[in-house]
Amino acid sequence: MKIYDRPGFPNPARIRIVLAEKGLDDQVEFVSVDLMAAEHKQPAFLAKNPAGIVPVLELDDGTLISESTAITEYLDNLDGHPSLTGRTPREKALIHMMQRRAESFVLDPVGLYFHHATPGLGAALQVYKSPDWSARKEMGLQEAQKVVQGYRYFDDLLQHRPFLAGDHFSMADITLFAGLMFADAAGIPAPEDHQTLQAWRRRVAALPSVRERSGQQFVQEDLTRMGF
Ligand SMILES: N[C@@H](CCC(=O)N[C@@H](CS)C(=O)NCC(=O)O)C(=O)O
Repeated sequence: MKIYDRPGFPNPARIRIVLAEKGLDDQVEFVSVDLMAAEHKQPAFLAKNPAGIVPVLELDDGTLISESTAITEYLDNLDGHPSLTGRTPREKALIHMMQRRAESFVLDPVGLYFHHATPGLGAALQVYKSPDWSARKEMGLQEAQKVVQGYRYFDDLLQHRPFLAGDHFSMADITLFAGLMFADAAGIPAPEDHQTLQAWRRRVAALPSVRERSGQQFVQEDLTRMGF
């Protein structure tokens, strides 16, 4: 199978953590998509994912799967022992619910803030955004407020359980972890005084699969283009 993505980016990181967690690294060929040059908005990539975003999983029979949750479901179930997406109906439901909260309270609004209230990934992608900069910026700043509320929500929630969906690390934790990584890069990090959230983050960061992948480096060319 192939995965179209870009090292260093948050949604690709979700899948790289899943691959490490499931021991599937050697079964995947990574195809790097040049996001900053808008390669994902060109016809060749849009034919794989009309949403024009990475990651995309391509199976050996040509089946294309996009959306990190769908890719995670597939990879987690390959060995018949789903450890990240739930084994029982109750586990599955709770993991999906918390995963969606991690996306809609943190990861997605961080992305909207980054892409609309800041220069985002740079000039090549500007033509794919609304030309109304002030409206875009206003919307992005409102999304940043949602992130602040999301941090508070998860800081409270984690006072009652070790992981988002209960006693076990799951897809929901991976999504929130990627959201916090993205928030750091976007300049709206989780406050240090959210101690429960920060303690959870340290616990997740120490898991072997996450330790290997969260240090995942951006492509040097991207760092140069971002001005680092
Ligand atoms: N809902 C999607 C989100 C994917 C996404 O936003 N990917 C980012 C990279 S982290 C992307 O391709 N951004 C390019 C853009 O917005 O132009 C998922 O779960 O996979």
